[in-house]
Amino acid sequence: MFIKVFQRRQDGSEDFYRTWTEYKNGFGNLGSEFWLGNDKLHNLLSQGTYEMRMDMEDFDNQTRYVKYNSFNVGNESSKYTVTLSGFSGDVDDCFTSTTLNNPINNMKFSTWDDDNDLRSGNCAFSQNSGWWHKSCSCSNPNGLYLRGETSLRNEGLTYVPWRSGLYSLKVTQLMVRRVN
Ligand SMILES: [Ca+2]
Repeated sequence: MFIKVFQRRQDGSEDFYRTWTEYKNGFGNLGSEFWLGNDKLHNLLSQGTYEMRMDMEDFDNQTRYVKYNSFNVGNESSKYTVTLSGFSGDVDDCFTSTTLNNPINNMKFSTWDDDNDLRSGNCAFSQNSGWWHKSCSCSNPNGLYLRGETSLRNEGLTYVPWRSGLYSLKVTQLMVRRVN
């Protein structure tokens, strides 16, 4: 089965506080930490129907995952608007939930220098990440690599319904697989 990883965090070796252009083109090292790039992601997803999965690990070696049967990212003129549906997983749904705050579904991508979120402030700036911020985010896998418990609420690699906004995960990996 064809699997393409488009984001990985594992050791804090890469800086993810980046500009619109850097998120557009991608950055980092494919062998360790990276963002594939929003243009590449859009172009790939345009070729068929893709599912998306995010794997997570904390510093106690616990793991969780979320998976979506359908995942799409628009082009740059849409500000890379993301749509996804069909949740399954072993932790609450951060990305399409109608009960948790700040799912990403139908959000535009934001960076500190291109704020497209729904907050009067700048979520990419306050949460140190390029991401599909709403106001701001339930999960922040491109945030600061803060290594576990932190007082910097929602600034680390958070997954709020699992380890709260005061815990920065050890590993995140986002990937897609073509299903049609
Ligand atoms: Ca804003």
